[in-house]
Amino acid sequence: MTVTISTTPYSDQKPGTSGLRKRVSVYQQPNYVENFIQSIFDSLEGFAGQILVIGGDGRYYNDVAIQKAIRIAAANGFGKVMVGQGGILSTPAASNIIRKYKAFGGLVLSASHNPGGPEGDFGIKYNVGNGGPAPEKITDAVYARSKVIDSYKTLETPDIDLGAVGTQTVGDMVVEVIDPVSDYAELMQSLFDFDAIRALFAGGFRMTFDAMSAVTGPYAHKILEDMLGAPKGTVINGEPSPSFNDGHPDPNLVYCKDMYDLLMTADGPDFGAASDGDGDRNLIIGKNRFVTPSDSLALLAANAHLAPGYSKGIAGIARSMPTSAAADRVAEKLGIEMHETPTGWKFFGNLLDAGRVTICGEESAGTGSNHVREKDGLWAVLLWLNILAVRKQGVDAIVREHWKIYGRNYYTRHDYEEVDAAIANALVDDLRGRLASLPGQVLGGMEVAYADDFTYHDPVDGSTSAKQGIRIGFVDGSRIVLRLSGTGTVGATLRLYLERYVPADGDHDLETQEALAPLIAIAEQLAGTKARTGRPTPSVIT
Ligand code: VG1
Ligand code: CO
Repeated sequence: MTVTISTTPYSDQKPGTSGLRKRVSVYQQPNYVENFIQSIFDSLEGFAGQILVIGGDGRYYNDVAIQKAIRIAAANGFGKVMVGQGGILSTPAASNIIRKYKAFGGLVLSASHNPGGPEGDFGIKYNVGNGGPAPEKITDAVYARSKVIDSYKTLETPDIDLGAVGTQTVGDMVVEVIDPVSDYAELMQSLFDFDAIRALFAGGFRMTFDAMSAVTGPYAHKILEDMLGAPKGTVINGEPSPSFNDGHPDPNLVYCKDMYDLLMTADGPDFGAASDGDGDRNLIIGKNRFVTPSDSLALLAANAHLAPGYSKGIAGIARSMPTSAAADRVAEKLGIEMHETPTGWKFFGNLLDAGRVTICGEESAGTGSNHVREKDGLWAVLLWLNILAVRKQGVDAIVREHWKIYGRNYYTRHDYEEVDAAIANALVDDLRGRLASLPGQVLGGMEVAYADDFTYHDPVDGSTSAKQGIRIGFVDGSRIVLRLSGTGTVGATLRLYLERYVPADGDHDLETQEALAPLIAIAEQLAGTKARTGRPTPSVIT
């Protein structure tokens, strides 16, 4: 039944920050999915008879791609595929299944926070046996293979029914359709004090959780409402929809503006949270207090010991380079390791596997721990709830106390989306060319301490990743970071990250954009982003 089909390569199957993301119309080209999946399998060794986990965020084209993936897996000799019912698995849940059932790896069908639907984006990502995204060594090999691939293997079989939990066979391979939620819910229960959180809700604590019509709905309904007793209606937009209900499943202050406004009112709920397309990002808003993801990382690290899963303390913290240094101050106080890695979760895997860090985070609303090898939206929400339940304080009070101890890192990110790729590349290249002359210069009254293009040396496997983003640091600890997005699908997206540190006894009540205005001006003077892209304002400010 196995057939070998000849094919011609595509030149654009280069995985980005997190998998291969393209417009749906690109993925719909003949053999586009097949070429990429076969290129992945051609880059791996030793999977004969092993388990492959497959799941996705339920976006448009998931149902088509998943059938192709199962057939190609069977034809290539995997022993078993474990697939979420209806093709659904959040990214952290897929990571957990890979680890728990000792799978060889997994395919996550998602373009994460990118919009979906026929006009939107689709994506495929390969995760390795530790449950985490494939390291660059593998993604580079996949790309190289995709450029020369001339055939793929598949089976001639009818579609597999993914509607009901149970076991069937496809060729010589077993396909087990699993409940996407139960293993994940069990893992969360093992980490957090569910009794304390249940008591919090029973005491009248009110929360709203926006699943953004994406994958987290079933997980949030089950855990927050069924297991923890939050009132029905706590979870909104809880039905996964192939087009995310025509929304943009990116949990930030632009796409969750209504929730933000609600949390800023006197009779609004105590706590608001949201997650993205594939359930690995989180947005945290307390009454009258938005918590920036960088601050959230620092706060969670400082308070993690209040949750049973981390009661013995944490080994270390890692953050991506553009993420603010708020967590560094926590690591320093705790006397634990601190690591700065390039953008993207794949760089945390080695540090987590080696036991050198327990908690990781990115400024882009991703936080997670050693419980899986992906960032985890609901995990962050549950850790926050656990901390609130134990400390018996509101979010705002906890954040303020934190700043009084550690100081505040004012932080913002300005995105310029879908700009002309040639202009964006030239802008970055020009600035890179001037970096060597910047240290010692005084810009807008601030002296430059260092300027470089970030190179990461992995302390575990010794690998090096260069050109990971431009950093310009000032003597007072302020920073400007500029890099190009690796997840956009049209043109280029420029990300400008700005950070300013105010010590523990300083003013913590400035408006963020005002606090950062001098740095924003210096960044424009240096890079000329507005002038060169012709965009007077960023597309998104977070
Ligand atoms: C963005 C974020 C990065 C994150 C990545 C994947 O990448 O900046 O922090 O790891 O998305 O997240 P980039 O290259 O566009 O800046 V997700 O939730 O979209 O898988
Ligand atoms: Co995501």
